[in-house]
Amino acid sequence: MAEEANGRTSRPSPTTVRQATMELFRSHGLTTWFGNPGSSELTLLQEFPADFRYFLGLQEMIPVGMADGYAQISRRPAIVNLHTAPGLGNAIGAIYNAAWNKTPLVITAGNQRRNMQNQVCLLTNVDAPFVPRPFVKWSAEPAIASEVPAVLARAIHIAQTPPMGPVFVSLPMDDMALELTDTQLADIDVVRTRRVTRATGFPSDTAQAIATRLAAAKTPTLVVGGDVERAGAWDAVITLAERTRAAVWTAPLPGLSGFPENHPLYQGLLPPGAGWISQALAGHDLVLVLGAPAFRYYPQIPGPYLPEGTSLIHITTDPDEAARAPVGEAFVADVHAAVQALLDHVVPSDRPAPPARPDTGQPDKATAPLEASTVFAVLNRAAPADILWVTESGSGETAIGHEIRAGAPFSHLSAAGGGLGFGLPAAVGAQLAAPQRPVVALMGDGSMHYAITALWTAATYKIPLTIVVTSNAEYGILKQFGGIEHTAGVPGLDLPGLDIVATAASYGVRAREAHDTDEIVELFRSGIEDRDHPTLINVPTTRVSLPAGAKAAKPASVTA
Ligand SMILES: Cc1ncc(C[n+]2csc(CCOP(=O)(O)OP(=O)(O)O)c2C)c(N)n1
Ligand SMILES: [Mg+2]
Repeated sequence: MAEEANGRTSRPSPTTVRQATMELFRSHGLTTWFGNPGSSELTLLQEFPADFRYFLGLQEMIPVGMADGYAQISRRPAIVNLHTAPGLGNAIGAIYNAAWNKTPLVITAGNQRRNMQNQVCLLTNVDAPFVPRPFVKWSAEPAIASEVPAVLARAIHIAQTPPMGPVFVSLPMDDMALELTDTQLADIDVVRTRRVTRATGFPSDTAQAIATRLAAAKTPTLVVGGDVERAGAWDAVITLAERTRAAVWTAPLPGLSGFPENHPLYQGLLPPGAGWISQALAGHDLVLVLGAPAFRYYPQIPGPYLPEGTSLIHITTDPDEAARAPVGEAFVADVHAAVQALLDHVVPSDRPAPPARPDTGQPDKATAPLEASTVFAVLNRAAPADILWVTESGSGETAIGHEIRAGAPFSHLSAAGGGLGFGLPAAVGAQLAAPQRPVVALMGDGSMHYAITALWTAATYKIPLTIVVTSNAEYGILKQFGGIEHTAGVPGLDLPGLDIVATAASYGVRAREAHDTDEIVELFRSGIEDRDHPTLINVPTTRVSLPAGAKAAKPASVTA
């Protein structure tokens, strides 16, 4: 540290690509890193600055998942540091989830030295920028070493431009030591301090036209999604719903709900089948979709996309969502600006409000064998208001949609992409980003094993999240889907012999099993109160049972 004239300390000016790179990340506030390094990353990571943090994951899905949760909750991009081709390859499932979650991640991986790549020496990531496509918005390897900071600056800006998403930069390991010339350093100085600001608006006449259609509709309904939260339009959308007295649904397969789940106008999660959706929306003559795809489907459930006579208006920040929707009139715009503009024209309606969602009537007290829905209901009742749920629970997701009722934005995360392995690491990252909030992961026993080593990261860094596992010793939801797809005799759907408490303990996580609702609530409360360690609660639950020939219930899960 050099002493400045005014007495403050300052860092020495960068002279190498590595130093200029760190200075770039620092000036963008990107000092929290998630990674799993190899030898090709050592030249970047050497002399890691004392004001940076590095959270190690033991397999590459973990740092990407942690960064996803961290970025979503901190509302800032996060840096991921991976190891050349195999590390990047291991991370692909988690990068896919981040893409569907629209999470801004700057993912880097080292590459072999430039002069050893032609012989495809060990660690060469051949065609590195192509490896993570199509699951990144953009990817590159700098054409020459001196361009590394400028390429990373571009990556940082692209990741944060809506629709946000992960980007990838490959960094040949010998680039880091290059001494930059004064001219190159001066160019990097300018690039480092540039800012990209997005100005948005929504034409008043378009807003007026939509407001007129809302006023003329008999029973309009809103269907919302995660971009309502990402755009900061949460309060504006509540006002719009209340003014229009519209029923509000979350679009199928969400990562975020887009609306308070405990609001009287909120109807829950639309099921992801066309026929199911047209049934659920029957009776609504106008559907206004805000900040969500319209819609994502699976399984294939025959039926019209919309009920007979219903029209759909779609406002989305994502041009591809607008282009690929099978129905509706789409407007590509910032959701917050659009809803604000609508509010200038929408007058309060006196149409009757839709009936509130019924309570599902789950008991307060029950003993084993416990239904997963009972577990979620008692947890929801015991939960403090500032709770942040991360859910990845297979067949449990339908019950979670009914029982878990988060009331604030960024309070219920799941993987919009449906790739398992999101929940545990994302909960760790979310807890890091919101240390004061209780973060609770609701995990299926199958789902938790895709990124199980996140338990080690949670224990080692003393990240005080609480994990509740509904253990039915099976991939229950796949059995439900087997009912829908009429696929009898599928192997590999049972999970005998998992000892989740012992597994968690082996990674250093305090773990207990709960057999009745009293025990669940007691362990849940003490888990939340413990701000120094993670806690895991394993709850044996009933299996998904499908009598031969029975029709399966519609799963609302994001993970099939
Ligand atoms: C990476 C990945 N592999 C496989 C799947 C397929 N899949 C979807 S749900 C599921 C089972 C989830 O089981 P569990 O978490 O135990 O919940 P349950 O349905 O039993 O309640 C599987 C294997 C997936 N979505 N993602
Ligand atoms: Mg299971």
